[in-house]
Amino acid sequence: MPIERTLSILKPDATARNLTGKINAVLEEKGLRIVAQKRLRLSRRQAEAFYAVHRERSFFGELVEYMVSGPVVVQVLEGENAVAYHRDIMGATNPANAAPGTIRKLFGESIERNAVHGSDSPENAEKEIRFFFSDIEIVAA
Ligand code: IDP
Ligand code: MG
Repeated sequence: MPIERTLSILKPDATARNLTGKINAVLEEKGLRIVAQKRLRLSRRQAEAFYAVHRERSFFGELVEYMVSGPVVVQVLEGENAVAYHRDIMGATNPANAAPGTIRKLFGESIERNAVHGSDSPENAEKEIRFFFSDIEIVAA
């Protein structure tokens, strides 16, 4: 299987509850490597741009408010089939529907406050990684 990179975000509910280490322990135990990482606060403009695909959805305004409500950790994960594999490890968008052992089942609070983001396709992964990182900030093993 191809080695891929994907964008991971530890969302404001995760940083607020001091869960960044626990979540990253799950990702690393499952074999994904963190090859870039930074903690930041999204501006409203950045959050709107990042989630532009959802701008017509009813929850868009709330989603943006939530994403700017506290710090996030943005990171690039690398591994075999990393995009789809990371989505499996994350679990379903709604923690109530997420499979046992997934990050959203373990740590998600609600369909909105669901602890983590992960790119949903290799094309979007490329775009989302570019949104936050330049080449010199990504350091492979
Ligand atoms: P995903 O994060 O599993 O890819 P998306 O449908 O892309 O799910 O939604 C992006 C984010 O928007 C979700 O992770 C969640 O934080 C939020 N969200 C999705 N659906 C709802 C909803 O019905 N109500 C409130 N927030 C939602
Ligand atoms: Mg999505």
